[in-house]
Amino acid sequence: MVDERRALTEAEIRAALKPLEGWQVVDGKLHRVYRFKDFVEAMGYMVSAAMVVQQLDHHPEWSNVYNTVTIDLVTHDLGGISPADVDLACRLHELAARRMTSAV
Ligand code: H2B
Repeated sequence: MVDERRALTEAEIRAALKPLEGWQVVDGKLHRVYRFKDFVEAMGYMVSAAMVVQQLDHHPEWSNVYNTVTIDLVTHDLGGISPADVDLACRLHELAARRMTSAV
């Protein structure tokens, strides 16, 4: 089983990001901005994502401005990016892709 609580190496992060279109490392965190049709779509995304976050017990740093949701993922206990951040990025990306045609 994957150890969720260890910092990934740069090479591991690079490999993990390959299928995650639009995600990159910014300031030591996995970073992505999603733009939705409008505020209601952005809120709907955040509410549905909150269920997944609760299940995983791994929490994003995120914010909303009108139709955008800005997400940063890092494991605070480690001060680095861990497999738990990659898992969460995958789940958040799936949810965003399902919800809209206008993801950027
Ligand atoms: N989320 C994130 N992003 N980093 C953490 O270190 C973290 C978390 N720790 N969610 C979790 C909760 C931990 O405090 C609980 C006890 O699992």
